[in-house]
This record gives sequence, C-alpha cells and structure tokens, in this order.
Amino acid sequence: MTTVLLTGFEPFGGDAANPSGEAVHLVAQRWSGPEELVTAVLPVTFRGAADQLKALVARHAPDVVIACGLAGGRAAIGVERVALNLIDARIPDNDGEQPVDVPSAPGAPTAHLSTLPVKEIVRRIAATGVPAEVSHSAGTFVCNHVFFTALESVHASARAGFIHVPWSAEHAPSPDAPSLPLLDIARALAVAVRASIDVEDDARVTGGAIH
Ligand code: PCA
Repeated sequence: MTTVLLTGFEPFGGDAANPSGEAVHLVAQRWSGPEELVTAVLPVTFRGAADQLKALVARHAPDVVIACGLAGGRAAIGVERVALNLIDARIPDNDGEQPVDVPSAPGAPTAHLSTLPVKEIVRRIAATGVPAEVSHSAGTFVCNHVFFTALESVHASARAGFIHVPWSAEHAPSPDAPSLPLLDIARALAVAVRASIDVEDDARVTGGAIH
C-alpha cells in the first residue's frame, strides 16, 4: 500500500489563517484513494514542526511526503526545488524562538534537492488553470526547515518535497493582495499528490531562472 503524508501549517506571524493547513484538510476530505493519505497540520515552531514531522514519518513510513506552507505575497503555487541546511529567522516562530544562522541539521549537507517530480507537478497544476511555478528558494524559516527535515528523514526510496501556496482569497490581508481561492489551492495540492505517486521521471522542460 502506497502511503502519502501531506502536511500544512497553523497560522503564524499575526495572520488569522493559514491556507496550507486549510487546504490539506480539504484534500483529506475529498481523497478517495486507493493510496493511503495521512494529513497533519504542523505548528509553526522550529522544534515542534520538525519533531512532529519526524514522528509522522517514523509512524507511517510514507512513500511520498509533501509538506506545504504559506508564502504570503506570491501569486502562484510554488513547487520548491531546493532545501537549504540553514535557519535564519527574520521573525520569531510561534514559540517566540528566532534562531539566526544555525544549521537545520548539524553535520548534514548544505542543501538537498526535492525528490518530487517538481516540473511535472507545475505542468499539471498549470494545466488546470491555476498559476504554478518552480521555486528555487523556500526561504530560511520554518517551511525550509521542515522541507530539509523531510528530505533527511524519509526512507531511501521515498520522495519528499515542499510546496508554498499564496494567501487564500478568503483570508487575503487586503483586496489587492495576490491570492487564490482556497478550493484552487486544495485542487493544486491534490494534483501534486497524484503526480508524485504516478510520475516516475520528471518532465524534461526548463523550469530554471536567470535570477
Ligand atoms: N509559512 C512559513 C512557515 C509556516 C508557513 O506556512 C514559511 O514559509 O516558512
């Protein structure tokens, strides 16, 4: 039985909502298998999020891990490609912790690349009419930490990666802030789950950036 772990986050940084956690709930409600889908909403704390993710991986031994978080200000679903072994918190986490320039996992490599079919996920989400892009930085806050932790903790043949989502239209901080309807975000995550299960080799198209 193939098992997928899909996670989102609680609200943070003064926002009332986090569409990543809400969308993960919607994906779980609509999931019809046949694979097993395990979902969780992680706390936005360096220690709690990483510990919870590691516990979920140990308990369920997922074949695919997709962690998701909010990137307020982005207009498109961002399928992350690079997890950095670096924490540099510009704001405190929900525990009030604000580590600066420490590794995510001491002694581990400087970076890991996503093992999801990143470009195929982007292609399939965009084909549904929802804007999507390859992103080459997941930042240096809790999302990047969870992304790096996922790649460090999954079993050798499993896939893991991270997807950043825009504000939801339902909870955008202002009417002109970039956002997507929550349902579109949930649909995009479901597409990402399906592609990560089904697609062996990533699409051979450019997803690169000049800067
Ligand atoms: N976004 C933050 C942390 C939690 C979330 O949803 C980030 O991008 O690091």
